[in-house]
Amino acid sequence: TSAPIPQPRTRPLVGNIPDVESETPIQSLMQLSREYGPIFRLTFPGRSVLVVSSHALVDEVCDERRFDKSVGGALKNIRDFAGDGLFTAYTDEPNWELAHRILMPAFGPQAMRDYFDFMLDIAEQLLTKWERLGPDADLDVTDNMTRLTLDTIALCGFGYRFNSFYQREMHPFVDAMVRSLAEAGDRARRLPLKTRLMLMTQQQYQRDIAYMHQVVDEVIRERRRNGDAATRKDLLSLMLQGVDSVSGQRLDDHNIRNQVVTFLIAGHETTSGLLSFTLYQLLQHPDVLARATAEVDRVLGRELSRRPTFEVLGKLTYLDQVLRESLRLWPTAPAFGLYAREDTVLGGAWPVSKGESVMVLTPMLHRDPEVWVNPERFEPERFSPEAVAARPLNAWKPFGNGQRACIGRPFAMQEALLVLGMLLQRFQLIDHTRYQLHIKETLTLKPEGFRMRVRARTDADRTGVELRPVAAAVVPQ
Ligand code: FDE
Repeated sequence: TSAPIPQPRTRPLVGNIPDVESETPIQSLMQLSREYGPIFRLTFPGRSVLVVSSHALVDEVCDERRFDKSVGGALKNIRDFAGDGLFTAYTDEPNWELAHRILMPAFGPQAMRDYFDFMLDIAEQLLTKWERLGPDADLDVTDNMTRLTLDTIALCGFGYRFNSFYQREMHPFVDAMVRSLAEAGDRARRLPLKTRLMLMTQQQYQRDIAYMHQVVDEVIRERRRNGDAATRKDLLSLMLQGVDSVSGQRLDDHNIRNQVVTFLIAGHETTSGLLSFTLYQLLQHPDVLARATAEVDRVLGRELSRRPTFEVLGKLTYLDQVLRESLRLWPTAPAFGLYAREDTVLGGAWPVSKGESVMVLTPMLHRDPEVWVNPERFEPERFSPEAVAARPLNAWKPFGNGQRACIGRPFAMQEALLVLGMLLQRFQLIDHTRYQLHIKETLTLKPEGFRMRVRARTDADRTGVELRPVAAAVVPQ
């Protein structure tokens, strides 16, 4: 049996462009999936995509024998600046496999240990700044987290300091990156003719790309100049020196530049969003915050001087569940693309032809009521070991799928655990604006306009009497 795949009405020339809000495409797709169901088709000039969001269908498309990562739409445009870097490479492009093999050790357990002190360095900068700003400072959460994650990936990955906490404005690399990511996304939903007419936008795009490459070339040049590649074990030294055990090949200079751009992009937008959404959820759920804080006090200890160690981080198991639950409701990389290797049928009914694109809409997969009870509720208990073991495979995919899944996952989780652990150890979080979630989309998701205050915890707080966020009304002004 075969059934027609639902599709919103198409219009001449533009197809389904008007159905997807340009500022909030993912939130539009979430709404469409509520209306059209677990699979629907969208047609854009020159391409068409099937959006899937139920667990049953996602489970099928995650079968790597039937589907492979597709580099189309926005991702294909990102190749304008990230080229054949891991994120934007085609799986059958020789450089994907080569770089994947060479760079895997940079995300292994030993590497995570090596990065720990650098992560701590940047986390200290953030916390020290907040301590000095004091309890009345209005902290822009996402801005601070973006500074933190950019500085962290650059220091751990490339031994380079952006020193974002010492500048008023964010490093211009961030602006260039955010603008070019947005343009790469917009182009995927715009008529090519329109793009050709937008001369200013085109020039800005070219300038931003040139600037990003210039920054990256400087990072590489600095490493070559200092010549400490032999002693430092980081991403860049693996890129410069790593030899593939299978082919005996190395990465060429052009590919190294693409990889550095890739890691700076992939390694910070998503993790910054993860940290911001998690802080938002903690403020919304005082019971979860209290439990996480109690765990931090138990594991990290009560004296502020006691810094977390690499070993102890693994014991923050509840906080880890909080992070996973945060990624369930708002996976900050909210979709991934696949294509059918051969003609096939999904759900026993919907025919998909060879080469056709499928998009997994992760936030809706993560709300499938077949798998998640009361999906809109924030409940870290869903990630207890027992609950995880009882869940079917492919129900939670914030890091993508299979061989093309996120290589940076252990890095991002370690960074997020460390920062949140230290934050809860030192501060009481205050939702002084009674923030209402508003999501900004730039290919990744982030809370927009999210501000909070923090107050240094006292010993009394740490005895467990007062671990709740203080309501705005009772905060001394
Ligand atoms: C990847 C990734 C993914 C997939 C995509 C597709 O498929 O298209 C996802 C979903 C993700 N990733 C997610 C995420 C989240 C978070 C938080 C993160 N992520 C983080 C990070 C960090 C770093 C450094 C990274 N990250 C990186 C990366 C890379 C390189 C990639 C590609 C891989 C391959 O090979 O393909 C990814 N990531 Fe991520």
